[in-house]
Amino acid sequence: MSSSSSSYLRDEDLTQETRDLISSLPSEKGWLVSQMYQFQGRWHTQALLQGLLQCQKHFEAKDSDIILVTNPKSGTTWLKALVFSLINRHKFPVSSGDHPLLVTNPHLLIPFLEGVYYESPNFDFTELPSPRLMNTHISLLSLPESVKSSSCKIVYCCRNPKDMFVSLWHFGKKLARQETADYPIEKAVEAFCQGKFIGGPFWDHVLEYWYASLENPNKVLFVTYEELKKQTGDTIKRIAEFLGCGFIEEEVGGIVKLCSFESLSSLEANREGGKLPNGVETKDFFRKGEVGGWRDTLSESLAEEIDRTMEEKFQGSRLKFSC
Ligand code: PAP
Repeated sequence: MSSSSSSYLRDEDLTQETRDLISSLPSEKGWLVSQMYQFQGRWHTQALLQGLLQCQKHFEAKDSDIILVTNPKSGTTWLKALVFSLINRHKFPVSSGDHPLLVTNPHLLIPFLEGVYYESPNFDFTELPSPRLMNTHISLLSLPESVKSSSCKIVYCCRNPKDMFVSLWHFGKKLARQETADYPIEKAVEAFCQGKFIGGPFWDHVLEYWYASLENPNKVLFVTYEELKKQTGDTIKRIAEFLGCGFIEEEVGGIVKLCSFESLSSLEANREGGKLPNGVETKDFFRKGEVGGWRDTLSESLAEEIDRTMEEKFQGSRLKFSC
């Protein structure tokens, strides 16, 4: 049994149906989890695979839904805070002293689809206030049918792969100290580049949503962590316009400030002691919050390995990261 601190890395609540399916899937010994499974082209933990299957089976999207999609460690927490503040700006003015984000971690305000379907299968999504705001790491191909066929909106946030990898590397070490302790980073980078990495292949996930955003700009908006860092206000305005939020000029500054790394990471709710139902400590979603922070973890040769793979995979797509 795993000694990890997240229920998403354990296999205690698997149904017989999941166990049966898993037994027929390609599997690999992975970093972070002892075994990961390939389903619809991606590598999953057992728990989140069960969540995905339940989500595919039961989730009914509504036209007014907003779904935030990311690869892990690509800006999920930040995007959740920003879009929550944006769509609730009348209900919870950002300048008021009792905004929910001041006392609650963003992950506790916005449900993570496959996580909720795993840990609380009886959660009633119809009870969420409209417009419903949810997030997921599910790939475009694996989204529940109703998400694809309804007019719900998808905001996709991508992060440069070196920072994303490094962020996940450090997060994983906190989640599963023992399992990750002796795992060489060279091996993890190799697996990441080959796509045989938890949640991977990173490239396919990004490219699917990138092309969807080009083909169907009213359905999918593609933003990057780097754009958010450089031009937070302008990127929020793009998101607001995409979601049909109307004129938000005078609220932008307050939203940027409330959701900044400095602001959120200093709050009691995101410091020592706060925990999500899956066991993860809320403070672990805030580390450095920088662009290019990979330099203190990756050697030049490992960085080059990721860059080479990125160039090869993103060739012809016009997607580029210069950090
Ligand atoms: P998740 O996918 O597991 O929910 P996610 O929020 O995407 O995680 O990733 C956490 C990263 O976002 C951390 O990056 P780092 O490890 O490179 O530091 C975290 O610091 C960063 N982060 C969290 N909140 C913010 C924020 N408000 N502004 C900027 N970066 C943030």
